[in-house]
Amino acid sequence: MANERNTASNQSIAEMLRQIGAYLAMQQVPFKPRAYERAAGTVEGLEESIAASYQAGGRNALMEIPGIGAGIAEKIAEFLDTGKVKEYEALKKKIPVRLDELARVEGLGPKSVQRLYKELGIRNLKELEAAARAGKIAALAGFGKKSEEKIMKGIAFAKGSGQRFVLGLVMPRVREIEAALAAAPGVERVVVAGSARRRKETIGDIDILAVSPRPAAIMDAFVSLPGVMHVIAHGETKSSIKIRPGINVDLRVVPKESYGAALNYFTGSKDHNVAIRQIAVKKGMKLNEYGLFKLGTPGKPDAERKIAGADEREIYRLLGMEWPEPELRENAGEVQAALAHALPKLIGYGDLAGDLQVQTNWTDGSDSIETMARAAMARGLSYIAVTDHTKRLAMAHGLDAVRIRQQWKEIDAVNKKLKGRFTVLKGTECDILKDGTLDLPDEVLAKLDVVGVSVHSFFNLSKKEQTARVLRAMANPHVDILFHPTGRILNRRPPIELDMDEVIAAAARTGTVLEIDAYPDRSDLKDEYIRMCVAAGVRMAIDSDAHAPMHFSYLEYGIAQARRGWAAKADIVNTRSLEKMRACLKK
Ligand code: DGT
Ligand code: CA
Ligand code: CA
Ligand code: ZN
Repeated sequence: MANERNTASNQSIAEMLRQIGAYLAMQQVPFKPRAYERAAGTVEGLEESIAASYQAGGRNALMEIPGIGAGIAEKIAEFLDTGKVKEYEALKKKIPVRLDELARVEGLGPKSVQRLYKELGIRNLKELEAAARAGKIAALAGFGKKSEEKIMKGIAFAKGSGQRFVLGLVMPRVREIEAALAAAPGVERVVVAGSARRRKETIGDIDILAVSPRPAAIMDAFVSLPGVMHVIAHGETKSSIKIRPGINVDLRVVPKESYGAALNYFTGSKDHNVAIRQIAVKKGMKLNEYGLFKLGTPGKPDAERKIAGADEREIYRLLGMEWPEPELRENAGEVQAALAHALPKLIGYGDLAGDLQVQTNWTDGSDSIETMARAAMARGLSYIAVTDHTKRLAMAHGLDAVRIRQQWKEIDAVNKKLKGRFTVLKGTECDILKDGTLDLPDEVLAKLDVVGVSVHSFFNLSKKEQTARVLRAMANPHVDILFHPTGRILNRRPPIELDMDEVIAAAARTGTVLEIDAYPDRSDLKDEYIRMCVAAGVRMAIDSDAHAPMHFSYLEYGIAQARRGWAAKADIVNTRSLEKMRACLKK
């Protein structure tokens, strides 16, 4: 198994770091847990394989990754060399809890996990639920009835999630697999279908199609990919594996002549497929994964014949439809629009000019303003807004009125240096306080280029209170953008209760931009709300919410989400040049 260890995926390294961080947090070690957590996020977002960098450049190569110092590099090297980390194994022995399960419960931090283990012997979700039901948690000093209720709510949520994978976190892995398969002997085409091609925010499994005159060779390459945990089936034209981090992958080899039909079928969605099959039937045709067929006339000798199959676009054309982008294929009106040749022109993957939510090392980001600016520039952007947290977020060392003014000096200096090539805007991610007032005074907000506001506390207010709170913040004439509007974290935290009809109406009324936060496990706004914004003429911004330079790669997933919400380039303010974008903000 040495081979497998040496090629451990970034995802499994990130998991390992996150676990160590959580264990250290349980031990109340200061600072270190955050460093591990941050390093995990960085590793997850990396496009290049860490195992490969390590093989090529050893520990030094690891330490070149921003946010990874000598200590963490040491752990990664040990993991890659031996498949284990001794310190982690020792920590696990001391507190043998299922952190992966318990950490999914909202409101249950590592310190609580440790106390619950020490005092009640709770090791996993099942035991946690039993204890909560028996009222044992409420009885613990420092917990009480309220936290017990919150934990019960969190358990229900954690049980219903976790089986689906966040798109942006697995896509780098999907692309690795795609590239490895494309390199197998004789392969003509490899393509990802299913929900990953539709860019759904979470995916259940990965569906891959290939064309090859030598199917056995690609199947062999497939079942021996690095990181395979289990081969579920190994056939001539279909194989299935489970691969780290526990996701199933199906590979089908299809004949060239039916590649387009198979791609169409396995892209789905199922509801879209059903709808277009009905259209085929109405036209005297038949559509399946092998092709589009013209049916024979009953009672006449003309037989059924295949009229398309190799090319997906040809199938739609013969059905009298425009070709719908995969992101639209949810049977949510796109079939009718395609028949009417009235599909929306979607924002393109290269259409962003800037990024309006970026964190730096002034708060909980890993890098300086200049480093973040240069990284954004390298991605082809021409401006960013630096939006560090405000003081209520003490954990992130949020900025107050004094420190934010100090930050402006550094921004001015960076702008001077990058003059004519790039612009750093002065911004904030200002906390919305419980009553809808803001964490920075108006006279500071008035001096900023971009004021973003977010809910980071009191997630449990009633829908009425929560909506009123957010609406009050949006009504502030200095507030430009509502960041990650619903506050959800996929697989971890449900959205806050907000009346989105009211929020969108308020955005239209006040000229507040709503954000599509592209950070993969946020993906907030979700597609359905984006579509409501498009219909209401409310403008949106696609932001990375970057905390490290590599997080700018997340913008792609925000664009995907926008496309799933039928958004055009003009619906997104930061597709515009700096001056035109600024004209979209409140003045
Ligand atoms: P997922 O994996 O849950 O995120 O979602 P999908 O859409 O990737 O679904 P999956 O992997 O079960 O199947 C891949 C595609 O295959 C699906 O999008 C459409 C097609 N498909 C699967 N089962 C059926 C079916 O019973 N009828 C039709 N018409 N298509 C199907
Ligand atoms: Ca799938
Ligand atoms: Ca599948
Ligand atoms: Zn935030």
